[in-house]
Amino acid sequence: MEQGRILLAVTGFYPQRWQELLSAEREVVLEPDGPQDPTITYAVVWKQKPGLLSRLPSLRAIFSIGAGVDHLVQDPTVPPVPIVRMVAENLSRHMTEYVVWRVLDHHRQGLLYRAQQSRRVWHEPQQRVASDISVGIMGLGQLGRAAASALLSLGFRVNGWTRRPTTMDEVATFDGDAGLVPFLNGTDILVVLLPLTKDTQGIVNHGLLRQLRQRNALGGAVLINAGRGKLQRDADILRALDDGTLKEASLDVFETEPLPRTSPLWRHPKIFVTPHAAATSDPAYLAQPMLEQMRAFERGEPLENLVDRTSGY
Ligand code: NDP
Ligand code: OXD
Repeated sequence: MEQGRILLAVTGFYPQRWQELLSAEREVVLEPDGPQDPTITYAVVWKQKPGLLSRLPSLRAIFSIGAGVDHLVQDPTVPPVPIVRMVAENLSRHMTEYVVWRVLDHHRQGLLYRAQQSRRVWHEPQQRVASDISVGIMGLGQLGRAAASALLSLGFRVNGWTRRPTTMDEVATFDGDAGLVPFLNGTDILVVLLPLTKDTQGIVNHGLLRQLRQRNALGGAVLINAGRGKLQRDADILRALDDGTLKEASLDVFETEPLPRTSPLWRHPKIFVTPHAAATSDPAYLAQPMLEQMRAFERGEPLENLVDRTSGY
């Protein structure tokens, strides 16, 4: 197979660095150029414009710059060529850092200490040990498993919830609809690392949060969402914090991004906000593996990390 040209169509990331690194090896056309170019065989995309990819007559494969592919799977105009998603050590490490950071901050009472510091209060509250806390990870995939290993090494108890049955050493695993309530009932800190699909949209709602273990060593249940904003109902999270269903939350993703300046989530004293920054795709680490996949594909080898369009991730 001939060396294919790339259409680079990214919104929300700076395309220049991707363009520079990918064009070291092959020709790159930056969207809005090239929408019907018959010499383009690959599209490297993030939140591409709807309909864009359907006009490329020779498209052979689509590469998502991110691990999530809802921007592709939910666009019915995306042609039926293979979609490769981002799976990389660099991404897993970043997500693990975020999860460990947020779990430790809630566990070690960061919110309380910040409030005490602002009032110059010298007071040591009771501190429980990590083994008193169960962290439940919704989505025990590439990112969830990496985070689970790190949390286990710190002494936390870990539960995992998946679509299909799975196992992981030292992790209590639950799956499917039948496993959801038992999973939640044994969870003190809920970490959401699910993909956004038709089955998971809006899953983090008040009814689900009510199932978390509230009488626990932390003094209440905690939510950490670093999956996708549309997995959650922002209004339900506010309600849960205000009625005591939740003690605190760390949110990296939101129903609307960027989070509108008028959103009450910004100013809520029990919410820690980051701007969808838990694990940003860094081209310095990710462009080379992408180019290697293209080379392998052209040698006739199978593509890796393919998306299953039926399950939506
Ligand atoms: P994977 O595809 O490797 O894992 C997804 C996990 O979710 C799997 O364990 C899967 O179950 C589970 N899952 C999917 N659907 C359901 C369902 N209906 N019920 C129960 N479990 C379900 O994805 P990654 O770990 O690589 O990434 C997860 C998500 O993280 C991405 O889709 C993306 O949205 C988000 N993300 C966010 C970033 C950020 O910066 N905030 C950065 C990178 C990713 P099973 O094992 O049975 O397939
Ligand atoms: C991703 C993201 O899916 O950054 O990789 O959200």
